[in-house]
Amino acid sequence: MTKIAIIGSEKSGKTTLAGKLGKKGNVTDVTMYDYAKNDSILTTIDATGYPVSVKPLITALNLSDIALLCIPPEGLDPQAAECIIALDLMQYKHGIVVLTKADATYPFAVDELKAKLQNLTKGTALENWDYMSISTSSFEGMEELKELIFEIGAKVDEEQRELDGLSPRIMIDQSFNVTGIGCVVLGVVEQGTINMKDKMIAYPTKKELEIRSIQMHDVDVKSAPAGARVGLALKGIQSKDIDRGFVVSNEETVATNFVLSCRVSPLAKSFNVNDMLHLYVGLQSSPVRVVEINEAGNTVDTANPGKEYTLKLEGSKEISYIKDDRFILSNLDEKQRFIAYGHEQ
Ligand SMILES: Nc1nc2c(ncn2[C@@H]2O[C@H](COP(=O)(O)OP(=O)(O)O)[C@@H](O)[C@H]2O)c(=O)[nH]1
Ligand SMILES: [Mg+2]
Repeated sequence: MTKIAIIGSEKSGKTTLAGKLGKKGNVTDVTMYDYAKNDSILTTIDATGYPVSVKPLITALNLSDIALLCIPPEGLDPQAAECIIALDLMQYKHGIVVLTKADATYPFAVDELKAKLQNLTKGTALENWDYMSISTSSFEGMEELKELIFEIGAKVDEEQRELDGLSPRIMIDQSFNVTGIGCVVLGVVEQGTINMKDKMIAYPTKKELEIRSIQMHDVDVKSAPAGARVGLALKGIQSKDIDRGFVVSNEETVATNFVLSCRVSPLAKSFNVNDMLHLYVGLQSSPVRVVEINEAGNTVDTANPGKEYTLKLEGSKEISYIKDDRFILSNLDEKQRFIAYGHEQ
């Protein structure tokens, strides 16, 4: 089961490509496409609500294992540049740089663009990603792209087996009521293994629930491993009490205020005490105010690009997380909106 996010330059052919990789399904601020043939199951997510909002980009990336960064012959635009910064702050591990519209350019120009992008992404999370030149018009490179996606997908599967033994955690991205069944949620098993009849808790509200049944790609299963995209029928909770951003888990920390060890992106603008930022963890987000910036033990007024700080952040929305979760910060007043990542101290 492979899950990919399609992101990158505006009008680079992202939506067209997503449509070639599966059948269009659920639409919110991200659009899902499904493909199933024999043992190959692919979920493709198009971050359709981005760049108007940054949240769909984070959502698509968090629900996926592999990012396809699409760049057209014209090269990087501000949107693709912002995607690269987000991928780097998230330390997104697996991805492919897809050079689109091969039918509208020349092989030597493709090679030049590739060399330029490789140079630009040196030292970032994208440093060792594969490059693929494709066209959804002439179909050039499409079979090779699918093969590469499934090849990386197999690697991801292997890595995820190491997470099967951890305490289970499900990121919820949809919830609805089904007549005769009750509350049904869709989500991704982030870590651990879940089983029918498991008793778990919906965070951040801490409502107890039981997993009545589990489906993977419309097939009933008794348990689901780390990395699985699942549909769950839940007992003990109503669909109005659980929504995108909830985490079904056994134990989480819930907080509205945070003290984070942060690193500011070298490509971000500086920010100040009292600025309003947005914090993201998994599929959750919250506006937060910077109440203190601390640099190596000293309180300062400004956080500058490329440097490390301890930030005190104050919000009003409950966020649930575990110790190793990576927090991403954005400043929606800036043109390039992603500014830092951090971890709870
Ligand atoms: N020549 C060419 N045009 C393409 C290709 N893929 C998409 N397009 C066109 O590029 C435009 C933008 O495509 P779209 O998928 O909406 O891009 P998005 O903004 O990245 O989602 C549309 O007019 C498409 O028909 C391709 O492989 N070759
Ligand atoms: Mg589109």
